[in-house]
This record gives sequence, C-alpha cells and structure tokens, in this order.
Amino acid sequence: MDSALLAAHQIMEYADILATFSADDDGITRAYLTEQHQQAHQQIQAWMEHAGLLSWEDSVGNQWGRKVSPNPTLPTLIIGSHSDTVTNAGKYDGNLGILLAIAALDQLREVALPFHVDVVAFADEEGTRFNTTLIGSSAVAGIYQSQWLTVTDRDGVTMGDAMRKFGLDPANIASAARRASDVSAYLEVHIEQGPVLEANNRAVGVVSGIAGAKRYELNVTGTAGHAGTVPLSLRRDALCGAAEMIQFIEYYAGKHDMVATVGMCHTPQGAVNVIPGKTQFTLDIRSENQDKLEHAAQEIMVALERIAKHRQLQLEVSNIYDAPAVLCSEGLSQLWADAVHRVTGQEALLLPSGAGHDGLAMATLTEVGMLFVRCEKGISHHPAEQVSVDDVSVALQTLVAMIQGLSLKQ
Ligand code: HGY
Ligand code: MN
Ligand code: MN
Repeated sequence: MDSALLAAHQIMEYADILATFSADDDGITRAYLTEQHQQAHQQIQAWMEHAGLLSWEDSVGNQWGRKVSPNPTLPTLIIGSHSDTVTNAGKYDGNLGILLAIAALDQLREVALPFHVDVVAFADEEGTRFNTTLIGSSAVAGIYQSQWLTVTDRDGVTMGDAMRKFGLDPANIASAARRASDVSAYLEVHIEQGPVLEANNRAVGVVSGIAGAKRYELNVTGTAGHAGTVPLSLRRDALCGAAEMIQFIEYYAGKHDMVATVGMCHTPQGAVNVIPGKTQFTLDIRSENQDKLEHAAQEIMVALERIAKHRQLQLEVSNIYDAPAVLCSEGLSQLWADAVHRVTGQEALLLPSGAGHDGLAMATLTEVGMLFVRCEKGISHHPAEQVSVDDVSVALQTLVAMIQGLSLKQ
C-alpha cells in the first residue's frame, strides 16, 4: 500500500478517536472551552509532536504545530481547520482538515522548506456554545470582538468566565494575533458539505469563494395569559408572532434564491396552558453575493418589525455575527488546481462554498486558498457525514503537492 493511502487509513482512525471526545454519549458534540475541547487538543498535540512538529496552545485555546524551516527566507504558511463541532455532528467537518495538515507535514518530514509551516486546530468555528462563531480564527486574524467576552452560553456562563475556568486569561487574547507580514497564506482542506463533487465524480475540488453570513438572536415579547380565558382578538401571542416572522423569512429566501435558516426557537417560561409571552429565535442568512446579503438583511428586518407592530409585539434584534463573503486568492487557487492536476490528471473543478469557514476571518489577515473533499451525498452537520479513504488519500497527496508548489514558487 502506498504511503499516502497508509496515512489516509491512519487519518480515518484518528478521526474516529477525536469523535470519542464528545459531551454526548450518543453522537458527537464538542464545544469551545469544554472538557472535550481540552481532551481533543491534548490528543492533537500528541499527534503533532509525533509528526515532528513543535506544538503550543495560544491565548484563546487554539492548538498549533510548527514544522520549523532551517532557513526561513519567507513568511510562515498557516494550514488549518477547526476541532469544534455542531451538536450531534459528523466526524469530518473541520477535524479532517487538521488531520490532513499534520499528515502532510509528516510526509514532508525530511524536506527542508523555505518557510515555517504552522498547523492550527481552531478551537471554535461553529459557535455551538456561544452562538458567535470563528472565535479562534478571529483572534489569530486580530479581529476578536471584545464584546464576545460577555456573551453567555445556555447556562448563563460568559465566554470570559469560561476562558478563565479553562485556564486562559482574557487579558491575553491579543497575543494570539499574527502580523500580516509574518504570514504568507492560509490554506484549509475541508469536506464539501454539499453534493457537487459527488455529482461530478471528483474526489477534490478548488474553492472559488466562501459565502458571507449574518447571524441574529431575536427576542419577541407579547403578553403571557391564560390559554382558556383570553380570546384570540385580545392576545399578544409572542410565539404566533414569531411563527409569522419565520414563515416570512422562509418565503423571502425562496423568492430571492438564497438561504436563511431559523435553527433555534424557544419560549422561556412556556407551559402548555399559557399564551407565550416571550419567544426567542436565531436567524442565519447567507449569500456569496455580499450586496444581496446586505439587502436581504435589511428587507427581512423591516418585514419582521412590521409583523411585530401589527401584532402589538416588541421585537429586539441583536446581530451576533457578520462575516462578509470572501473570494479565495486566484494565485492560490491556481496552485491548488496545478496540484490537483498533478495528483489526479484532471482539470480541477472550481466551486463556491455555501458553508462558512475559518477562511472568512483569516481573509482579513492573509490570502486564503481552500480545497474541498467529496463527502457522501453531501451530508454534513449530521452523524451520517462520510468520506472515503481513497478521497482522503487524494486530498493528502494534493495538499503535499500544494506545499511543494508553494515552496518552488518562491
Ligand atoms: O455554519 C457554517 O457554515 C459552518 O459549518 N460553521
Ligand atoms: Mn460546520
Ligand atoms: Mn466546518
């Protein structure tokens, strides 16, 4: 068996091991600043060191591993992805990219490169615990928002307190930031999380750009009341109001050929025989076209306000995340395409990413280049997320070829 396929089998085994670090007995859930975050990063650190990398944790809990160049005549190349997961996740979203980066540097162990290569496991890309996202990569890019320290998780724990409990000092967050002059590029290999590569029978594809995304928390307030005594005409029902808003959101996205998702909705102090006085829900709006995204956000909010007014409800909206759409670097995409051709003999397929990635934050620091790996039926954010060991082998060979291409290009 060739070394890339052997390494790909090991990557699959390592992904199985990482999947055991979960807050849930049935399914994978690993959130920022939790015991599972610590377990996973200790394991990743061990694999980094076994691959001959120098490893350290930064001030926001990202795990780093460096292949040191004997004569770094060029800025550092960063390759990474995220180790955190959504709730009830698959094994490969984020984590595959970290394992591929470590394996690629292991394959290049005897090769002296003209730049350091830093592998990074970003500790929070999904925002599962605090609803804000790209925490790890935002800190590295120097765009960490200080107000994130006061956002709370479901138990009312602030991010600042969670950092202190984890052993991190929020006063040091800025030390995680890298200088643009010290970094040459950011590369990420990630499962496609969509059906395009499978439909075109490709193992890998080059990413043209990453959709922009806006996330909101919305609080609808009406008047709680007795379910048996208050006539409908006198109600200020917060849940019915939210339902009409959510229906409008779905209608608007469909009409404008974009995506908008209400992923969470709940009625605090709700009860079967009480008219809901409060309803809270989240909203995630995305588009590869930034103008379309900005316009949609404005139009949707105007419509939700109109629904609230008509129903005599209060509506409070907080924008908890706002990442503009990013075009990947043409130069890096061409080098990815050359690497794909060298490994597969095929012309690389170029495709956009509807999913968000750490590249949205890293693009404010340096050039971004991404490679997608085929995943079965495009399923992701789900336990059925699956990749083939052969495709992982192709992705590994392509990443190695990409690093070699970058070192020759200099
Ligand atoms: O939400 C996303 O697109 C990514 O999985 N965080
Ligand atoms: Mn994800
Ligand atoms: Mn991801």
